[in-house]
Amino acid sequence: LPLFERLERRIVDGERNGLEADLDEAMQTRPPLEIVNDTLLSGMKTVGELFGSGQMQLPFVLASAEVMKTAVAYLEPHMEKTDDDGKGTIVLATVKGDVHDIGKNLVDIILSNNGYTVVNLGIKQPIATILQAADEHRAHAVGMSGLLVKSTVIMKENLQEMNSRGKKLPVLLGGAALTRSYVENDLTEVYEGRVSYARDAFEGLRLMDATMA
Ligand code: B1M
Repeated sequence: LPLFERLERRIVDGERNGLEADLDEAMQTRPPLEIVNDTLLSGMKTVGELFGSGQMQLPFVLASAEVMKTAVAYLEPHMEKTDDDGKGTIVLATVKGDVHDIGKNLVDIILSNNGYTVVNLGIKQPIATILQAADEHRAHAVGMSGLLVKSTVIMKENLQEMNSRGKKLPVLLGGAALTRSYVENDLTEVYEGRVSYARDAFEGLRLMDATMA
């Protein structure tokens, strides 16, 4: 297979052997972020479709996710970074009950490389922990990620909990199960602060820039 198709295939097949050599070769012609967005994420999309239609079993999804994470970690040091690192602080977490973290970690990379301090709490984080970290780090915003339909409900509960604690920090939400209209209509109505939907990590960056402007 040609290089970029082979790389995409590696994600789908969960094939790690020779991954770094292919990534090195890919970086000779394309910037690392483009490799993530156009090639690797396309492989993850296929994995999602195969899993969703019952053609792929969970352990293989896990193997694909591991190759994806290895690839992103390998590319990350080669990505462009701004020198400015004082744009603001965001606490980032995958919500309670949800283990998906590839998207959240991409958001971390994009924001960190563009001047934000990101306090990445990891997966399955209850709102109490998120808010405690926001206080501790004097965060300017809270970012929550979740890929399960169940997580969209948790996000709503989290916003209600923030209301009852009088927290009005800007909140950024993202993840495959969310829709723009759910966030911009339903959740905007629930939350007393500002809540925004980010389709991808770049929209997350634009929203943070708008928040801090
Ligand atoms: Co899971 N899984 N999974 N899974 N998994 C989904 C989400 C699913 C849609 C697959 C499917 O059925 N087609 C489905 C959810 C169905 C639903 O809720 N209706 C599903 C399921 C069912 C499950 C389990 C329940 C399976 C089981 O155990 N029977 C289980 C859940 C466990 C749990 O959470 N309690 C499970 C487990 C797993 C693995 C562990 C095997 C693995 C995760 C590994 C990991 O993350 N470390 C996994 C994977 C890999 C997926 C799919 C295939 C791929 C997800 C991914 O990484 N995509 C996924 C299919 C899909 O999403 N359609 C699926 C790439 C990633 C970059 O995209 O995270 O969406 P994403 O991030 C995007 C944007 O959404 C946005 O930016 C990113 C791009 O720039 N974004 C943000 C995300 N967060 C953001 C936050 C922001 C801003 C933007 O600001 C704060």
